[in-house]
Amino acid sequence: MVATLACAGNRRAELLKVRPIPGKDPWEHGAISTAEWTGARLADVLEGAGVHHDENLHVAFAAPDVAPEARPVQSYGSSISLRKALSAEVLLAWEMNGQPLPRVHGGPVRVVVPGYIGARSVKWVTSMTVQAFPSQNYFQALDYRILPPEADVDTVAPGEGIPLSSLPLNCDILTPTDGDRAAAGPLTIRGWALAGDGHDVARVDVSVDQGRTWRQATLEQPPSRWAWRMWSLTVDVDTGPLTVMARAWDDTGAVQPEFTASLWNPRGYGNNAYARIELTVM
Ligand SMILES: Nc1nc2c(c(=O)[nH]1)N[C@H]1C(S)=C(S)[C@@H](COP(=O)(O)O)O[C@H]1N2
Ligand SMILES: [Mo]
Repeated sequence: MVATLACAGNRRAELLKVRPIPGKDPWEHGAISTAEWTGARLADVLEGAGVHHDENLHVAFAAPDVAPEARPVQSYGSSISLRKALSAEVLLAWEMNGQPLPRVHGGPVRVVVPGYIGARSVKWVTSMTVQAFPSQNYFQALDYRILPPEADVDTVAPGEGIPLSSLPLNCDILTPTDGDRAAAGPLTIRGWALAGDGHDVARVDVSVDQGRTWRQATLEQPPSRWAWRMWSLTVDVDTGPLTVMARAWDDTGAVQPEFTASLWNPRGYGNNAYARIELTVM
């Protein structure tokens, strides 16, 4: 199955310009990738172990890698609801793009949770526990949460803030890139768009006049409903500085928020404001 894994910190660099976020990677136009995953359905493994659907249960995953940034220092872990764990798209994967899963991407076996933030796709998974509460691991109980702007990450209690699971509706511009010089005349803009858990990208708009007018990009058919949707648009550009903006709509009619400033949060997650790049047209 083709699925996109996106880090919740994707596009964090733009949040850092609003207010600093110490100790977190300043991801720019990255921390997202798409691959073909092969493995067993987690649902089949759970059903084989006699697990039945129950709205109140969670599946916690454990991994062996010790995270020095965790409080207290501990190995990586997280959980998803049993409802999501039993859905057909969640895999225990051992191949990526037809090759044995490379160690760096979680080989020999990792969890792949399409539609959710990358943090739930636990690599090098060593055990799974069906339990009545979400994982108490640092990366579920403390990290990967949207905290209110005034929260102090050093003193915040476990369980505070909004735990991230479904990805936010998002898009980005892949070419050209920020700071590029372009020639006057026709310019083709390309990018990706991805909707939250179980939703489809319905439309992508592009503006080259600071958001005064928008044109609809051409959408490619996504390789699966769990993968990003590529889009492109050719516009005519004149010499001078140029701002290109893009925004995606999903199948519920929701659109991305316009401004990064309103999204700032102390750990720098979930930046899904309009994509924006600055170019110089020669
Ligand atoms: N065991 C383990 N699994 C993990 C992590 C980790 O640090 N340890 N990082 C998570 C995060 S935050 C992301 S975004 C994805 C990245 O997957 P990739 O390295 O295959 O791109 O793995 C997730 N699974
Ligand atoms: Mo991540």
